[in-house]
Amino acid sequence: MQSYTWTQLDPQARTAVLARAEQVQNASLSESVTAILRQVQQQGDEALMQLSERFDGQRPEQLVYDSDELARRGASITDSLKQAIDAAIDNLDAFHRAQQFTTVEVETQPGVRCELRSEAIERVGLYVPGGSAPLVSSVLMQALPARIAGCSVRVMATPPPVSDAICYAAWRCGIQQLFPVGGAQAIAALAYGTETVPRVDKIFGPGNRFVTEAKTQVSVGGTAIDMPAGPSEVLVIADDNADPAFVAADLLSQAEHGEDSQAMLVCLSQQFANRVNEQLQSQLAGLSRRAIATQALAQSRTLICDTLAQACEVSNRYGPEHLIVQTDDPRALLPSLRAAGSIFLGRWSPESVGDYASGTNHVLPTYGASRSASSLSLADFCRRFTVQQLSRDGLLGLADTVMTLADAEGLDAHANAVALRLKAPSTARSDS
Ligand code: HSO
Ligand code: ZN
Repeated sequence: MQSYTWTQLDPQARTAVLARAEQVQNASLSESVTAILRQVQQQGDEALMQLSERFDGQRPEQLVYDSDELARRGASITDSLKQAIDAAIDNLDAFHRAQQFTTVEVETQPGVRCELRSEAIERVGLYVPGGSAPLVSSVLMQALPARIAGCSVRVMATPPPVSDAICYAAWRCGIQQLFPVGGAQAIAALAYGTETVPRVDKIFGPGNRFVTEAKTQVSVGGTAIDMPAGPSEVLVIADDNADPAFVAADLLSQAEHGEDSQAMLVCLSQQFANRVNEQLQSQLAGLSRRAIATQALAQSRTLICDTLAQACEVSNRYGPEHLIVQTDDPRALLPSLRAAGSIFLGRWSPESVGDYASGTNHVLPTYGASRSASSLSLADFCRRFTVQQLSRDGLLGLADTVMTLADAEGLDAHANAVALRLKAPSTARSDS
């Protein structure tokens, strides 16, 4: 990886070394996605058949697998894979169950009771990408919080062919229907509904450029989406005592995701950077996806800082999806770390554990969005709403304030809705 000394870079160069690969905004991509959305909206299932034939090379034999079918298909995977999926489910379940919202209830002044409550979004659609590495873990990360939140309709779409492991995971996590359909057409089906696919309220999940564009377009039309997913990224902060082999392994586990993945190393000396580079070379040789990882490393960088405080500043500026801290006292840096989707502290916490099985969610904001967006959690499958109830005395106590503000805005009917009630006779039953 190419290395740069942070203090020797001018402001422009600093921006350049922290830049992501440019995301091409392609007008023809957007137009073709619009056409796909329209076709599905107009022709429903038949459009899904035709588009699958066009993009995946064959008409699906069936458009939906129900839960029994998922169980049947999933049964054929090995016992050790079943056990690994089950163990990951246990940890994810424990961590996400603990995120249940507790109702906020405050009497803001006597007789004025305000509540903030949370309720599951009713219908959710989960997308799991196919491609060169179908991600069984992405089923768990979405389907478990949806079930724990209590979403009553939980359906999934994923491109064919659907692996038996995906079917097992979907069945174990309570997916009710799986549609073997991918791409923009899958997003369209979830957003508009077809004869077979139910229309959902919110669509989740990562995907390629077509899927991301389709999610963006349907969100303008009123279907909620989780977040736009960009290429995956990691930033590692390491001091000179870190193990260069561990650091290199973590960078490579990110780089193997795709040619557009980015792996950044922020360390304190050129000597350490050199040792990591040696490790990268030797570990790369043994990877089945070394061609992909090599390409990703070509756009990855090492930044050498004077101090750990400066390293934190650089990391905050980049806002990585994953941040790994391999220093003598990693937790000491936590208060200085501002923008990261998920943080992995210390030498025994590789990103892989969070990707699969520690319990945290691996759906995270990318492309610097971690400055303001959050890691996927139970809250994303819920909507919050408020409730208020006033007693007669409560309304009396608040009347002046409300009527004065209504007058100031020139909204008589608002003031009147209070004034009328003040004049109404009090009845014991309705006063409290
Ligand atoms: N690192 C990916 C998630 C993943 N890794 C799935 C392996 N499987 C994005 O957070
Ligand atoms: Zn990963």
